[in-house]
Amino acid sequence: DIPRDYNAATWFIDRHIKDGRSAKVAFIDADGSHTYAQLGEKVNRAGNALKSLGLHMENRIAMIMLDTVDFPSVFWGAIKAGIVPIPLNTLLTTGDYGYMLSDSRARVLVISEELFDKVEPILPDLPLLEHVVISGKNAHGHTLLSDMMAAAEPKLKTAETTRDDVAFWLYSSGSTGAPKGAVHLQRDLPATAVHYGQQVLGITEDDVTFSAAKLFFAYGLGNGMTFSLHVGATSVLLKDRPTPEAVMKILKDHQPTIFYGVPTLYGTILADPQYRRETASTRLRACVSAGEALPEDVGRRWEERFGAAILDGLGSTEMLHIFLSNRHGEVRYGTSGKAVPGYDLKIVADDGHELPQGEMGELVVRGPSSATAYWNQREKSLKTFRGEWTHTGDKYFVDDDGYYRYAGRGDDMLKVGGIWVSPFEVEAALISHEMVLEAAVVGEADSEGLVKPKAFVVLAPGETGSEVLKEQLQAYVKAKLAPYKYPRWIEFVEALPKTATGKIQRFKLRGSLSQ
Ligand code: 3SK
Repeated sequence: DIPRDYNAATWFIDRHIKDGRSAKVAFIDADGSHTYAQLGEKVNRAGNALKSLGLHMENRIAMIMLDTVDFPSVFWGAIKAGIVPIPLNTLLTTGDYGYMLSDSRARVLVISEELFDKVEPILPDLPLLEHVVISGKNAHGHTLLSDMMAAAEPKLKTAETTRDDVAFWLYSSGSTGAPKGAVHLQRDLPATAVHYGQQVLGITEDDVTFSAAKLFFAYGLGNGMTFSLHVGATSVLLKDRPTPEAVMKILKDHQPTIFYGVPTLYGTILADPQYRRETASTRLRACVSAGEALPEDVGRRWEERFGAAILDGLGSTEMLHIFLSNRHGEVRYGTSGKAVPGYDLKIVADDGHELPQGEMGELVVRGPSSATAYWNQREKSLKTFRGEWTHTGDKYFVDDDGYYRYAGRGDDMLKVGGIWVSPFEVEAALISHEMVLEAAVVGEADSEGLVKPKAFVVLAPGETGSEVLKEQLQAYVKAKLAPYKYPRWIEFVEALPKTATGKIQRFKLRGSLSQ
């Protein structure tokens, strides 16, 4: 139970010193290892540095930061001082940053030197942004975080927040529309760390973890930072892009026990036969997948090759982390598992009434880490946060054994000959073909105006598309699924459009019929 007077930094940062973990490594990044004692001091110095800019409780700062120890230092320094950090996706465009910086009214931006060019052109258009602080060595005419931290006091008084104070925001990209700032409270981070990190993953202080998903994602924030800090474990941070090469190097060099990835990454690593358990981490005891549903075949092949099961789960920025998941020893590939302890799930029809087991509808969730609202977006907040229940926009059904099976985003479903078809089911069938790396399926109208599935296919490395292969893939899907679901058109593409969290943007593929 979280007491009413509560600041999350007391639990996630300061407690470790009293618990005897001063010399234990909290983070490993490109610069080396950082102990819990060093982290605690960095957090204090970063918090004082922000206060020295005139910030006080409830002010907001934006963070556009790569994964180094500066990220947790600034994030927790802000929270400890009662300031509200807003980590932003580091992969966005100048226009996106203009929108989020002005929507959030952040007074300070902390940005990695490598990313500064993306915001420089818009700085004159942001009158509420008072300071830019640079993480790195090139100040670009602004102030260096390292200089400010060196000049700051190593002790910081914890702000007198309550569990219901706003702690941080995260922007939810969604697959369409402008990003929405999901407002999270001080109590939300410990809830995900206990219910998912401990009760599902079983993370302990002996674990060494590595998340390919970056800290600015809700998924990466828990994986790479709060779950390990919650139990006093060690987290390895990767500043660069999580290419298969970079990820495999970390697995080999640091031998993590828990690895967090996304389906595309698992699929791409599997497509290269040189990667196997001996070239990765022989200590892996759990792998996690989220971002989009993990194709059954990818899960099975990964477990066979790497000797560790993948726990596929579903989370959201709104719920902060995973609330529906597979469990150790009970993994059923091709499903998202069952409700995480502490969360309740329902499948509902469009009018909101609960549907019986086996029927497909929208998944709604109730649990202790839900955001309170989207900032400045009343209508969208009302549609998503309905009393205790948060609407996910994902279509699911529960199978005979009680496992939740993904059927696609509400707006991605297609009706073929009057029957609903889940694009995900057709994609999973295609991906199980050895020559296919990835697939996305959308509905397209044929010459008579009737909607039929169309597939965009990324072939496995070394494979070449042809008319014959198209026919083979069509026959393959027809044999695996009800025949009306087979893709009437197949287009071979180099890559699929995706959101930063790895979700396929099917809307970008619609209306592209060329045959
Ligand atoms: O996309 C997901 O499945 C997810 C998982 C955990 C946290 C956040 C997100 C968006």
